[in-house]
Amino acid sequence: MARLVVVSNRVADPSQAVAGGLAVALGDALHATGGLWFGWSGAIAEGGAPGEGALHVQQAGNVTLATVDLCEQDHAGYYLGYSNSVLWPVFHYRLDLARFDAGYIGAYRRVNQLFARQLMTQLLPDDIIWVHDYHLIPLAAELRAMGCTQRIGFFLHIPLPPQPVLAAIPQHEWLMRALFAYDLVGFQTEADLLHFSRYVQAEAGAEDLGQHRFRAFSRTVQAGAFPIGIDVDEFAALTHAKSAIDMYKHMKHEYGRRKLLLGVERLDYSKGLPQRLRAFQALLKKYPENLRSATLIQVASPSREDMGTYTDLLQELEGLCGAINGDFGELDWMPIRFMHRNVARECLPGLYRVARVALVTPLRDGMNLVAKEFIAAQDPADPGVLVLSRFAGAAAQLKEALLVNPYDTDGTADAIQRALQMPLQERQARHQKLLENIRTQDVHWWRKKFLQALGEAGRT
Ligand code: ADQ
Repeated sequence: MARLVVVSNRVADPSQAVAGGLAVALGDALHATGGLWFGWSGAIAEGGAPGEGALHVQQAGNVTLATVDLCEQDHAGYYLGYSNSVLWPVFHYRLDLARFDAGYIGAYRRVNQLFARQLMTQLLPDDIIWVHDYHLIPLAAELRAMGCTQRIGFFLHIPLPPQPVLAAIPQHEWLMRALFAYDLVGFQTEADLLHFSRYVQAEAGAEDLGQHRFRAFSRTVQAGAFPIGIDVDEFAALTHAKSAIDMYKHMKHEYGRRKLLLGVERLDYSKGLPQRLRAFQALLKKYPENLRSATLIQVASPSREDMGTYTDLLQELEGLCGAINGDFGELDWMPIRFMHRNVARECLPGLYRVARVALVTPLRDGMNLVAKEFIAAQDPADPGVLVLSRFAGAAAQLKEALLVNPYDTDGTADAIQRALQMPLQERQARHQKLLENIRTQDVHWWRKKFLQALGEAGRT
């Protein structure tokens, strides 16, 4: 059986305690055949030279972890720069937030070359290589240039925008051409796949060979949609473990008289947090029966704090929360509890389970796993309601959620009110369908489907 090599910007040690659904799924796959996980160590080497980075190899059971350090300059240009100031905003349709600094691309390319060079020293002839996410788009092209002939697949965790948005990136042709060095390119949704197909035909004159196979630049690539799921069983087990039950009981005790609404995400402008707070404000104005009753707990974990757009967002949110709490709050009731921190993963299911309504309202999201975790954590006999943005990849699957347009403040407020008022029978029926869906298309299904397609991708 071929060995699996996973490459991602960050690497998780699969022998450590649960680090999240994706880490679990990839860890499982790596364990099954023995494997290699390759990526950035997370360390910034002081005084290191650009394009250079020491390789660290360690064994975790039958999985080899191989990581590379980056120097300050490469971290700034590759990670903070090109990946998170160009690709992240543009792929989330936010041209207004993109910073097309001419210096970034060199570092992005340099780090991908460094990864390729170091990875080449670790590869075996029959390896199957699975590359993850926007940080590493040109990795296969760099590997091919160094003589790598192994099968290579790529999965994009974030959305792929339509052609006119993508074409705003000065290096868009180079980036999309690089995708043709892979044997399989996977997206989260059919919509992303359609954007890819339209782009390559319009901009690269690709020939459509049918079944999402495209030929351009003398290469053929197979594309596909592989919506990522969560490990439902792992999450259900977490829900019934002590930490989650303690969290549930504690919150029930503290907020027993209130109707709890919950938002959980990384603090990121793609997640639509200011729009959500305004919709909650509109709910309190339009439906005053919620005063002294509805409480929004918003947890936003710190993310990319060394970037200005993220600190601006934090300030905006703190301002909005202060204004809403100041306008509507009472001595014994604060409408919003805003926490800028992480919740321990083992406590998260308890928080999901105590909420009457989850607000998952990104302006754009590749998939959104919080929506799926919320469903998995509910009590089927008395489930909470999911209010979900139509612009999350998950909306294509989770049709029984209350789908909203997060830019429509009043419409979102109405949907929240409907969620708060929803009769038990309707909640149960919707939840049952949602649960079936995330169970059928869970993270193991996603991984198997991708790896099977990669194994079958014809190579020319
Ligand atoms: P993210 O943008 O990080 O992922 P998401 O899919 O929701 O978004 O995953 C976040 C994960 O982090 C979840 O497992 C969640 O429980 C956890 N998390 C978030 N905030 C937390 C907090 N405050 N405390 C504790 N845990 C928290 C990217 C893409 C998504 C895509 C995933 C997977 O942006 O669109 O769904 O990758 O492909």
